[in-house]
Amino acid sequence: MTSYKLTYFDIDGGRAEPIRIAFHAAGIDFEDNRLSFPEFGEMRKETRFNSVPVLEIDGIVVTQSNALSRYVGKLAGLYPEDDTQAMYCDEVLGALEDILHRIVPTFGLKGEELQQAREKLADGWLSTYVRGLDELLSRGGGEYFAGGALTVADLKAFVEIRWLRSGDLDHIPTDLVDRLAPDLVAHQERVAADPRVVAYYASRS
Ligand SMILES: N[C@@H](CCC(=O)N[C@@H](CS)C(=O)NCC(=O)O)C(=O)O
Repeated sequence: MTSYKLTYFDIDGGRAEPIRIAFHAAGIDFEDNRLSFPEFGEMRKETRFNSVPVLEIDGIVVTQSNALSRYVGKLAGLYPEDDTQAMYCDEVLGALEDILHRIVPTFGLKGEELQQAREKLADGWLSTYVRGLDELLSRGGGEYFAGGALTVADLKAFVEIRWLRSGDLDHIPTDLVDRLAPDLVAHQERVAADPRVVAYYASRS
């Protein structure tokens, strides 16, 4: 039997969350190796790109969250078989990754500098990406981004939109998505109610 070990921070979110949900949906056992931030600091330099998530498949190390999401998504039936729909799914995964790359540079900031950077982000790039994702959801038919069914793109969008609306990001208005793209909020709720997602979180509690 193939062994899977997924290493990431001990948070119910972030880049590894769609991978964890997809593993669970596939019914595949995996070692959910959750690190505290100090633990990650100690092993950071030993990871391939000084970052997580890292998936070990029978001891072979693989990185890059979107590649991992696609791989596990295929195992779980959460990735489109049709090439065009797969491309749509990938477009969404890439756009969601871009959002993370825009937010991460603000993490080290404090006080007024943080506030200014976050407000600029909210009015600028975040608004652009939220509107763009809204457009991609419409293109997909309004319920899911690709193939008319739940895919890893929906899982990643669910995790990220939940985060943007959570209040965990200081100076990012929690109603930003609600104001710009109510359909993305409905999408977040739809994915949260999916039996596979519900079953995953039930397994966590
Ligand atoms: N392109 C990579 C980015 C990985 C990444 O930046 N991960 C963050 C956590 S979500 C990290 O490990 N940051 C640690 C650091 O930059 O020191 C991926 O998608 O997996």
